[in-house]
Parts: sequence; C-alpha cells; structure tokens
Amino acid sequence: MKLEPTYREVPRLEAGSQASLDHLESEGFVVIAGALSASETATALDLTWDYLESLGTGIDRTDAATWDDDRWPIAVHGGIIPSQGIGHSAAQWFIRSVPAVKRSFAAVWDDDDLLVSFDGMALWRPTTINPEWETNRGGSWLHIDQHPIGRPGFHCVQGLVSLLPSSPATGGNVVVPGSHRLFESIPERYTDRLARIDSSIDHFRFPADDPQLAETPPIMPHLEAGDLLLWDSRTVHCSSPAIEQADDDTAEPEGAARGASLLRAASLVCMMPRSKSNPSVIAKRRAAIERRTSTTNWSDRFIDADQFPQVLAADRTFELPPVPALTAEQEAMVGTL
Ligand SMILES: O=C(O)CCC(=O)C(=O)O
Repeated sequence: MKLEPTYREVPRLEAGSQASLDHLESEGFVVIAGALSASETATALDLTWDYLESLGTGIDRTDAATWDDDRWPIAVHGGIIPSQGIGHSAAQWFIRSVPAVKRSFAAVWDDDDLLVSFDGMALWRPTTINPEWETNRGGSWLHIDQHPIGRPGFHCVQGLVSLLPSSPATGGNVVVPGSHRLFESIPERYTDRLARIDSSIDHFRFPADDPQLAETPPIMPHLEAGDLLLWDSRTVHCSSPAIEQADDDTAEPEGAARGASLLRAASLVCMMPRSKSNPSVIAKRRAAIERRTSTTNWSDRFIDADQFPQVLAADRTFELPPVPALTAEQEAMVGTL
C-alpha cells in the first residue's frame, strides 16, 4: 500500500530560537512562524506573478484560462519550477533577503556568513480548473537529498517559505518525522537500490510502499502564509496534493477561470556556510547571476538546474527575468563580497 500523509498541526517556533533548533534536531524538521510578515508575503506573491507574467508566454494572473501547460514554465516532480530564470526572479531574491529567513539559517549553523541557493519555487495551479494539474502524490516520491555514502553525516538544512496558508485541501510539503535518524542505516537497508545511484548524486528515493517507512508515517505539516519550513536533507520528504476536498464554499466552481488563485506557492530557499564552498564554485555562482541560472539547494557545489533532463527534454525557451541588481548583502550571499 502506498504511504499517504496525515495532515498535522505542528509547533510553529520563533526564527533563531533554541526551541526551533531543538525541534529540528529531534524531528528532522521545524516550522518557523511568520518568517515573512503578512506584507512581505503579499509582496513576494505579487513578485512571483510578475515573474510568471514576464516569461513572454501570455500568463495573466487574473485569468486561470491562461495558466495552461503551453504557457506555464516547466515543472519537475511535485510541481517544482526549477529553472527558466526563476532562481534569479525578483521574488526569490526578495524572499532570500528577508532578515528572519537568514536568521533562521544562521542559528542552525551558528554562522552568519552564508551562501544562498538559487532555487526555484513550487507553484501549484488549482485542480478544480484542470485535474491534470494535480502534482505527484506523496507516496510516489518520498526521498532524501543527500547521498548516504557520498555525503555521510549532517551537511545541509533545506527550506521553503509558504506564501499561502496550507490545508488538507491544498496539499503541501510532506516529511517523515525523525527519519533523519534512518540515514546511516540506508546503505545496509537499501543496498541494491543505493548501488544504482552514483555517490555524487544527492537524491535517493524510497519505494512507494516501503514497509520500513510504514512504522513512522509521513505527515503534511500545517503552514501559515509566511511560515518557513526547515528540514535536514537526511529527513525523508516530498510534497503531496490535496488529501481532502475543499469545503463547498471555498471550492472553485468547475471551469472557473477569472479570480482563481494558486493552491500553493512555496519558495525553496537554502543557506549554507561560505566555509563549505570554494573559489571555483563561487566564480560559477557569480556567472550564474548574469546568465540567470538556477541551482539546486546546494551552495557548496554548483549544480545547474537548467541542465535538468526534464528541462532539456522540454526544449522550450522563455524570456528570462532581468539580471538582478544585487545589494552588497545579496552579493555576500552569492559569495562575491
Ligand atoms: O515542494 C515541496 O515541498 C518538496 C520540496 C522537495 O522535495 C525538495 O526541495 O527537495
């Protein structure tokens, strides 16, 4: 039987607090309450739509009839847009620069000289308008983002800022609490499966019906708009679409287009100490600004998300956002100052 998440209220803790660090250490994830204020969240959402509308494909935020696949940027598993300049959109640079986001990561590392990922966003269109917009179900892509042999031990904490409140009817991120403690035993437990993954690839997927995960079932943590979810890259996670139908009064009428809104808008963000990176990676990061190349969560290696097989296979071009004019603080997060 495929593993399905249960929707859960979880503690929402203060950015940089000891309680948040303790929760991250014991559960492998933590929700930071209101890392973005209501007005910062509204600005970020607005900038996200600016990005989508600037792709040159004819997307109009007020008209869901223009959100079809022919106009939408390419999404990979779980409705994540990893490329097409999104990592250098004004939305992503705005979110990365909100002080509470950096404060949350600085507390994790006890270091505030941090390099930020040029990550993308998970932007989910309403399935009431087109059921084919439903993203991959949780059980089908539970994974970790760290190779158990290539990168043993603790290396990274990933994050996402939710720009909309979640509910069982929106779906959202899924984590398996405490599963970071499984990590060390993966080479023994999944020997054959792991042997198929090169040790330089920081991605390992669990079987959809994995009996070893059935003992610690996945949860979908509740997030308010502006919350930052952090998780250890060793924690088993993914995302999943709605697990309940929306109430009748909140559901979009079938076929509605004007006035519709996204189900989910989540900004992926990850910061790691500069000391884990090196000058060659930093030179590539600087060039990525000019080229508007997005990356994965890792800032200690340069992994070009424009080269993802799904992006290359789609063979489509979109207008890129303008080269961002970075502040000194943002240049420091690139590594060039
Ligand atoms: O959209 C999500 O919440 C899933 C994110 C994820 O799996 C990842 O960034 O590795």
